[in-house]
Amino acid sequence: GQNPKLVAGNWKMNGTRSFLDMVAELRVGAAGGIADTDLLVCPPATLLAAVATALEGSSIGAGGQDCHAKESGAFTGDVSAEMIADCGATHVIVGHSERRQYHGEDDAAVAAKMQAAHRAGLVAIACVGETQDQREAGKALDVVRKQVAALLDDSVTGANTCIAYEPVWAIGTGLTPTVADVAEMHTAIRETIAATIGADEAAQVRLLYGGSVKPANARELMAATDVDGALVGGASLVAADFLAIARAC
Ligand code: G2H
Repeated sequence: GQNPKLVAGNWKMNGTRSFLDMVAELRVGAAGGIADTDLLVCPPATLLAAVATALEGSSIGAGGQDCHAKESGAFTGDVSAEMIADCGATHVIVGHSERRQYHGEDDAAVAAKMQAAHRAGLVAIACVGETQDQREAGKALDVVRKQVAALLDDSVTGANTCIAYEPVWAIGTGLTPTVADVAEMHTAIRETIAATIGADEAAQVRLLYGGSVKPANARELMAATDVDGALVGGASLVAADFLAIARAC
């Protein structure tokens, strides 16, 4: 792609203050220079401010894992996009399949969160992906095109939005789609985006692949057509693995 790649670590519900040692390791590792690759760490909300502070002045950014669609109010336990930005974060993941599955978030809810992220000046990393049943039924492309289309409006730009394609059956399972399947899906996603915001702007939207990205498979996945980076779960919890994935771009 024409954009520098983005490798984003999604810690999910992992990490206490002891993880700040790992962040320090990442900082040292990235200082060596990882050409043409942007790095981002998305810790749980409890650690976001500490991680963002620990990464200040480094080439690594910090992001949230989810945000509420509203700016503030009576929503016990929730965190707004403004709060995430206030922590020093630059990005927020929205619509991860675990949010869709365990918190009942549908396409409309994810779209509202994406708009909230944009209002707060954050880059949204919006996640899409088919289930195993949908892939086996030959519906993967249609399902994902529909999920992407539901997120788009004319506020979406290459600078404020990334789309992460995460086939649900590849998440945390060690299974990955073939490189050809990833390329086919990413090209379909870019065409879907282009239909709303035009081809030039769509070319700037970074399309991340997520689902069991490891040091051993990163090189071939990152070389696939229309793949502009990775959203990494399990392997982002080990500094050496996360850095190895970044170097494989
Ligand atoms: C997919 C991914 C990160 P993992 O959810 O978002 O996790 O790399 O553990 O499959």
